[in-house]
Amino acid sequence: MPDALADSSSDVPTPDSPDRPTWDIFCRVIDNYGDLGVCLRLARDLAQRGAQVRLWSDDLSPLSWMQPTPVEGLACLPWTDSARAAPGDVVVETFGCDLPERFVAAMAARAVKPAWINLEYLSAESYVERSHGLKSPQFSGPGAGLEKRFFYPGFSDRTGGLLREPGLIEAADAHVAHGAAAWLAARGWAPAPGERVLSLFAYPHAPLAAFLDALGPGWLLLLCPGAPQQELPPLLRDGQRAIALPHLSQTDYDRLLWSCDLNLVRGEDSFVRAQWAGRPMLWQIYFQDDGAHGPKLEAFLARAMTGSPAPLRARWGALSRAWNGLAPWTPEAAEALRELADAAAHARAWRAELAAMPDLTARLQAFAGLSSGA
Ligand code: TRH
Repeated sequence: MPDALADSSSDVPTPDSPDRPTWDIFCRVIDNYGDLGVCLRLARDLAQRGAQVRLWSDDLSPLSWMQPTPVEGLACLPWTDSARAAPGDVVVETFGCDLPERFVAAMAARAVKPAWINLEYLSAESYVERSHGLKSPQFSGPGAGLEKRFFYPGFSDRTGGLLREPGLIEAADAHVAHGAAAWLAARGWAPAPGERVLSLFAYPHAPLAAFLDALGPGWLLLLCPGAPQQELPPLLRDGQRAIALPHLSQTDYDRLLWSCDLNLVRGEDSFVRAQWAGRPMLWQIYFQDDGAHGPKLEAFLARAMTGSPAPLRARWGALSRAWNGLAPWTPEAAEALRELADAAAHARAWRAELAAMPDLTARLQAFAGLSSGA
């Protein structure tokens, strides 16, 4: 773990510049990497916009590959050390992670109360617009007198938007213009002439055999860390090959997405980043025992595919449901994988629509009562 990112020394860094707003972001790692991935992305974006940020997490270990180099203005710290810290101007409780009581008490004792914001999971479902901005005044407990407010990321102007750091789309386009193939080749991941390339980041229950049948020949599959690195290679069909990738930094993972003809992503953060890549994207949604993932997937498809040609909408819907085990594999689902030109055009149009809206960090700064840029 780089020292600058995971400083577990006895001195908890305290805000040192009165001109720079200070943010505390709390993250509990439930499973996988998404919770920390989203928090890191937000923390880094805030720091790069001039804030001083402390990211408190109960598991900092994935940062060794997600963010191997220090970021000016960002300290990544063990959750337990927050007990000794003076709260900053804005406190972000991510995904209902329950702040440490001592920290909440210190927030309540602060002369100017911090803005207390609960950052929720991303969804395109309609409850998001209804719930975004709701308040929860605290009448008892260590935070009595404080008010917690709910911030919902989303895909419309009436939500908290999506994380998109300044210059992201331009960086993606420049990467493509200056040779995504060369970037892949430098890492030993170049497609052969005539071969197309996809990245695959998936949960263990992904229907890999059916996917490979539907995909057909002429593909190089770049397999991100996870169960498919072991499970997929024995299933490869004629004309398909695969390479297992190491864990990449978030920045290099973005470059990977920008370099591929198709990206299979999962969870929340890789799902958003694939949309910013402006390439066809297949989402494996986080499975929930109560089936809540089904309506969540449908809400996203309805939102993202509105305005796309009806045949594309039908094909891509069939493919998405099949990949998520929500419908059988059909010829239509397979056709979606073989006819990527329409999907590529739509991915660029969808990206442009999203990029026309203010990004999440700017909206969060305004929500916290700070002007964006602060
Ligand atoms: O890992 P995920 O499945 O994460 C989550 C969690 O399961 C979480 O509990 C759940 O609520 C949420 O999904 C919906 O997928 P996600 O969100 O894409 O997070 C992966 C992170 O890892 C993301 O920030 C990208 C990053 N990453 C890299 O930095 N390098 C890599 O090589 C890869 C494959 C991913």
